[in-house]
Amino acid sequence: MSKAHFGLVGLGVMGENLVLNAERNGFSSVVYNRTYSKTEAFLNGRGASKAISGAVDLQEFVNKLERPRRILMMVKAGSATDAVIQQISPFLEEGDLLIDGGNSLFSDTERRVKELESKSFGYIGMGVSGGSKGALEGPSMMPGGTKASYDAIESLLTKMAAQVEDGPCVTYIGPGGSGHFVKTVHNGIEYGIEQILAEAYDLMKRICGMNCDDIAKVFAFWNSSEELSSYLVEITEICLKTKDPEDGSDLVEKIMDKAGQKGTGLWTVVSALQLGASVPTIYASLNARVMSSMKFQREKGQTILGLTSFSTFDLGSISDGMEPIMDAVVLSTIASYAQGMEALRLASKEYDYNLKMPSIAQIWKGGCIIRSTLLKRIQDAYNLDPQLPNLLIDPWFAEQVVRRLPGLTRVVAAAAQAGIPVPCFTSTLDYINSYRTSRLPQNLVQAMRDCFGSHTYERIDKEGSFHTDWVK
Ligand code: NBP
Repeated sequence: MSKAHFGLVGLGVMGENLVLNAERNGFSSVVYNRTYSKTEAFLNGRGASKAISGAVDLQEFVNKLERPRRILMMVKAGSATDAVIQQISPFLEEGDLLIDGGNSLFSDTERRVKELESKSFGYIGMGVSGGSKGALEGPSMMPGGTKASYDAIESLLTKMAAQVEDGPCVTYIGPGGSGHFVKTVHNGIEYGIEQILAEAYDLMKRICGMNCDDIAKVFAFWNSSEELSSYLVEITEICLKTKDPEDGSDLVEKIMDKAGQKGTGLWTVVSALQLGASVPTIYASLNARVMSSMKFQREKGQTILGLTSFSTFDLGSISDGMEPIMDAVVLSTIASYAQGMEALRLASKEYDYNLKMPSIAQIWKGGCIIRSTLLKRIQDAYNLDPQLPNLLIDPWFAEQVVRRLPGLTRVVAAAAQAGIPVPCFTSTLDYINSYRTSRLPQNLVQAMRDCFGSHTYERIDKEGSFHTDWVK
């Protein structure tokens, strides 16, 4: 029997769809799952009548693969990934390649690359985005590791990936854990945009008194604009239009207001802050999920602290796409991308990843959750200036900021007066206002630090490091 081209470990939602994608693209496959009943169910169901076979154990799995073996692991990140590596390693031979397609912490991937490459195996840490549909039809993939390992799977990945006008949504990201770092930041940006869209919905509902069908019309309007056309805006419209089959009412209004998280948003914020990257919009979205999970406390808080009486504000009309809210959404979305790209730029320097910013924007244009038309502008901005320190000062983005800042300001002020939290809009406004202020009040912070801790300070009128005996 001829050996299979490709092996997959982990038949969860993602694994199942990715192996069907590989098979459809001409790569006969073998699958292994810890719980064999899942393998059987898959082979008798979606995997039936395809060039896909199953294995009861890892020895059989490895024996069924042609050499050098190409094995994709799609298991839970963390200890499950380490367990699979440990269990499969004794069966691998020189030149075989393991790919971790899970959402692993990039520092775990750094460690695994070193360990596995020292045993003469190839190891790729690859971010995969697109959910189950993307995995099946064409995801965006962010593989990192040695270039030689990437070359060994390039033909497979380029066929499996989503395709956009300038190529497949996969490229060699860089060494070590760079692929997983880029995926982590992708997810951080995703957290930001999801929260931004939720804030817009909340304002239209609570300040403008609109129902879900009307709000959905605004999202449809936005999705037809260059600035906001995106997968997340598209699915938000769908969510808002969906009715509860039980009584025909708006389904989103029946959903508990507690958002979960699995770690990548937190890792983005922690890594960014460690690198000295300012990511307030992304942080605000993470904190909003944390606050949302405090449901019991919030209920009590509302009783004790009360709600301010809501005033109505003019925030536009459906026919003009709720113009100031659109301004807030556009600028906050731009800020999320700008902050994510800034984290990538600094990580590239710190970890020698040599990231190609236009290529990263290119592979996010299709397949992934944050795909949007803005990414073409981001790609253009970095092509124009590969060393661009911040997207906000690229000419196209700067024009957006200048034009839309009054709208964002009006929305944040209205929300504050109405007592409605808009953490991403507010953080974005502060971010932009800080970024366009040449003199911030940190001179006073420096004075205080020198006063209590003799930390010294620099002066604007002379070179050197100074200390003052402040409290005589
Ligand atoms: P899950 O994250 O739910 O993982 C399920 C798979 O992990 C199953 O095959 C399960 O085997 C296996 N597994 C576990 Br759990 N512990 C194991 C262990 N100790 N040893 C061996 N196998 C183990 O599935 P998923 O949602 O398909 O995600 C897979 C990976 O892809 C994750 O890292 C996830 O973060 C990432 N990801 C997910 C998405 C998404 O949209 N879901 C998108 C992008 C990336 P069992 O059947 O025996 O329990």
